[in-house]
Amino acid sequence: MRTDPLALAATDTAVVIAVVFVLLVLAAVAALLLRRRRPGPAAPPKELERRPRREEPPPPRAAAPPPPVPAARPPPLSAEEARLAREAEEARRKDEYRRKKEAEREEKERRRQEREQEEERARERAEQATRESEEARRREEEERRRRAEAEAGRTLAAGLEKTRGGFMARLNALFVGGRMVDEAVLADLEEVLFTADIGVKTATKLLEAARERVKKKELSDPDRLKGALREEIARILALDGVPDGAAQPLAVGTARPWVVMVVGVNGSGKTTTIGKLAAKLASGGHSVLLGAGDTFRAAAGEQLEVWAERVRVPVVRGKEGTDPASVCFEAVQRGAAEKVDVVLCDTAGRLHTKMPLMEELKKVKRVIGKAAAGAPHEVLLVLDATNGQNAIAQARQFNESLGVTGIVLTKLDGTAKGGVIIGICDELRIPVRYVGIGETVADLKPFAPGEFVEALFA
Ligand SMILES: Nc1nc2c(ncn2[C@@H]2O[C@H](COP(=O)(O)OP(=O)(O)OP(=O)(O)O)[C@@H](O)[C@H]2O)c(=O)[nH]1
Ligand SMILES: [Mg+2]
Repeated sequence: MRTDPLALAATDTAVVIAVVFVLLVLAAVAALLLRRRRPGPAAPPKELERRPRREEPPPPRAAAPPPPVPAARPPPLSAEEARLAREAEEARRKDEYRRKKEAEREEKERRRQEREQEEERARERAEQATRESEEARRREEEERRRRAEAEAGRTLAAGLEKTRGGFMARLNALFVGGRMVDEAVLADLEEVLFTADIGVKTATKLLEAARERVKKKELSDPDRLKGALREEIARILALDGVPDGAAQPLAVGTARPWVVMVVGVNGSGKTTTIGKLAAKLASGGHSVLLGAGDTFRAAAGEQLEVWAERVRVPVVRGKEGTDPASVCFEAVQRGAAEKVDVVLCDTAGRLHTKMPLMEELKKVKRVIGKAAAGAPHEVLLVLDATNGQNAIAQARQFNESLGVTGIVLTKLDGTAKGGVIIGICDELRIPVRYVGIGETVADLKPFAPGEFVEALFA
């Protein structure tokens, strides 16, 4: 049998095609099977599946970021590496801690420096203020000294001008024109003396002495009569016959502190006199302490403080209404503790309580005596010369209650009643320590009888 080659070739091709076809079918089946076995993307929950399509959230406009690529896991460390890592971490922490502490320390240091600088500035400001106030004080002091020096020129005679223009002018008028002394002159003299605030007793005494001498024909010459009167007045003022009576300024004795209790009716000039006296004593080299024993008025303590400040002496002050005796007690005690030379105690001149003034002052005096044995060493009575004869009555009363040891007669510059000093000396026989002839520090003059008489008869 002969085989056609063309037919044979066609048969082969058909077989090949059939085999390829079978292989393709098999490959497709295998692929299908493989797909079924591999897990596909998670099926949406049935619920969502059931939801109608329009409720589905709109798809994000931007393309979703690619899922984070999981960090490549470092290969596990060896024990040595782990130890080194721990040590490095520890060193890092220590370093961090050190830096934090360092920063804190620096901050603290910065604040301390700031504080110190602020303190330094405050100190400088305070020093500057002190310098300025010192300077102001110095200028004020100089001004005061200058004023005091200018005022020191104000003589006793100037301070007594009004008295000279009053009582003394009338007395002098009796002796002008060479008029012979007769009964008429004596009658005029009587009138002058009795209206001269020297007190009836003293006026009578002066008149009697003059009459006696005229009777004895000793004094027919008016100048001689005038001279005799002058002598008699000088004798009275010098406390002739009184042991240790020569009028003299306050003498600071040996006791320390030397305590001076200053008394007098209100407004007589106690506080002002204390201020002037403190200045005098301080400039004489004594240490002085003031006691504000007038506690009935706040202004009284303030006034004394102003004086203390002005004359630069310390002051012990109680609150308004404090027991005056206790303030004086404290002042004397402090004076003793601080070894002060002189303690000047101010007191009230009028009370606002039922207790009589004299009783209160007696108590103050007693209490001062408890603070220092023998104190007060001086009870200084301040009398206002403008009160005329009333001043004599006051002096009598204060002396009876407190035993006055010295007198200051103030405001002589403002009155024609200066003759009252003659009556005071004659009746009380207590030394007049000072006279006040104005309101400034320099206006407290030690009382010198000779000078006083001189100024009076000038
Ligand atoms: N012109 C003149 N005035 C004086 C003198 N002494 C005191 N004064 C004035 O008298 C007034 C009363 O003086 P003070 O010192 O306050 O009197 P005080 O006795 O303390 O008075 P009280 O505290 O009220 O009891 C003040 O205005 C003083 O300036 C003086 O010698 N001459
Ligand atoms: Mg006073």
